[in-house]
Amino acid sequence: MTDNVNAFIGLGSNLGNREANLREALDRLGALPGTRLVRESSLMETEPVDSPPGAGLFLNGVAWIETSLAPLELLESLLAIERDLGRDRKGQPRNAPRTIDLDLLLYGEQLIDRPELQVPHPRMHEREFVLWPLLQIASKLRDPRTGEPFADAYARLKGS
Ligand code: PH2
Ligand code: MG
Ligand code: MG
Repeated sequence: MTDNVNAFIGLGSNLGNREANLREALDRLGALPGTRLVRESSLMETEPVDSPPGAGLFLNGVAWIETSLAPLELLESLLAIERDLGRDRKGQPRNAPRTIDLDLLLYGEQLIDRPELQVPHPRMHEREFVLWPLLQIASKLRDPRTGEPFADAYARLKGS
């Protein structure tokens, strides 16, 4: 256990009842030990990015939690929620359709680079389906890798 840390979780679903999957995941995030759901974004329907042909539209959102779980404990908890919600990773191609995907985007200002966990999420700054909901709930947040406001990364993405 560590002191309470602000962490941000990206949520995505493009299989089954997408909204029910995301709502259930949000409930379970808030019920994790030592964890409180601080804020949740609205849900956004997005085109699949880097997904196999025929993948359906995603519903995406971001949750802000405050947690005393250590990063790897939190990762294990996210994977357990994914399994509970019917995520099947066996024999699936990369980025195959999934009932739920929970990505640890940010864990305080920590930089983590381990085989099983990279934080910040390596591609978060170039994904509109992450940045838009993230900025909705934390507009001033900066990328701890560079110090750049995520709002600037989003503006660049949108070509403005
Ligand atoms: N997740 C991916 C790959 N592509 N595309 C969208 N629109 N939303 C996602 O959550 C997403 C994706 C890998 O996890
Ligand atoms: Mg993902
Ligand atoms: Mg994932």
